[in-house]
Amino acid sequence: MSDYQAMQAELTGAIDAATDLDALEALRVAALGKAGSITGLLKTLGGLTPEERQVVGPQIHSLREGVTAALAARKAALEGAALEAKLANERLDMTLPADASPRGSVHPVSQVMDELAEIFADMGFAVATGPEIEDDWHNFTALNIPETHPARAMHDTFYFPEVGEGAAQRMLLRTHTSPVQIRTMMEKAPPIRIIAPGRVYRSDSDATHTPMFHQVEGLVIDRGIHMGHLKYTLETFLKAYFETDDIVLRLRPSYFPFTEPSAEVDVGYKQEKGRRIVGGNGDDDGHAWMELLGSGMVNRRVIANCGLDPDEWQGFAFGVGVDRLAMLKYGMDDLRAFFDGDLRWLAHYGFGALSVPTLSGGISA
Ligand code: 2NL
Repeated sequence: MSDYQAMQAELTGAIDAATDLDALEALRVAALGKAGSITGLLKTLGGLTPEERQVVGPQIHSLREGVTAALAARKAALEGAALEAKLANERLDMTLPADASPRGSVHPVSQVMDELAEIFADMGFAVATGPEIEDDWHNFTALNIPETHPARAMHDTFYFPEVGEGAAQRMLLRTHTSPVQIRTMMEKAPPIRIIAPGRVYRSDSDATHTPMFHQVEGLVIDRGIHMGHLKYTLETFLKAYFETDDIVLRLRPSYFPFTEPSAEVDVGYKQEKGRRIVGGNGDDDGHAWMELLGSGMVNRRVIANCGLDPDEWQGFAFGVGVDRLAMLKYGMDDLRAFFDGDLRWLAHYGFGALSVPTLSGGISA
């Protein structure tokens, strides 16, 4: 055995006996580092005659390759063993039963939308939905809100960039769910009884306004509909929703381009422990009125815009903020918290996924 072979056997033995990566690295430095033994041998090649170099050179290179290969093999073995140890240590038995229940809950907005669907279903209303990205005609023009009408500015609309020359229509994020009702009137023959709940968008943001919020609108189209039907429907809805028969409404004349006449609907409430409790006559002692809904008889121009004869078909419509309804019933005080996704807030205000609202079992059960 040559000196080089003896040296390789000795180094390889030490490498194979290394018990951890640090010891292995020390051996590598001692053999192949700047001042290493093999590096030293390689440096001597320069001082040899070409003949000597032809004999000794391949032996030293073979030594270096053998040691390099032994280092790599041992490194792989040590790393593999380390991984195995880690995996054995961190093993999870996925078949074990859960030790905590799932934390998900139903968001108050979803809960209230379910309650609304339940209440209005009992009065014969179907739930209608439609696109959140709308065109100018369905969101404004059909509703008797012409191009120059201040109501368009009032609604702080999010418009999409105009595409192409003479594009058919400017697209926008719907500012109310009215376009859903416009689409229903155009597609289905009356009588119509629908609610349209969903997300709406306005470029408005402060403590009481978020750029996206939730609205529910209601629409009835039939023969001989009048304001009495409107007031009865809203009264029945609010009694069921607030789970009390002590609901007093006050209809105040107002203006919306899409209804004529229009009425703002106030509800009596009293202040208790820092929050508003809906109920009672707003004119009674300790009570006050708060504005809750907008409503009116559907403007005959809107009925005509949808291809119906306003002399034959009349209707009423109303709109109310779902987030506002949720806050009033369940006592939240900051609208912005609705959209933070804070698990602690949801754990406090959220609803169990299995407690579905029903009129017989309780709307807020
Ligand atoms: C408000 C006002 C309202 C309507 C929405 C409506 C829809 C059609 C035709 C006529 Cl398709 N009207 N919707 C009517 C009156 C008021 O909402 O202040 N909402 C919070």
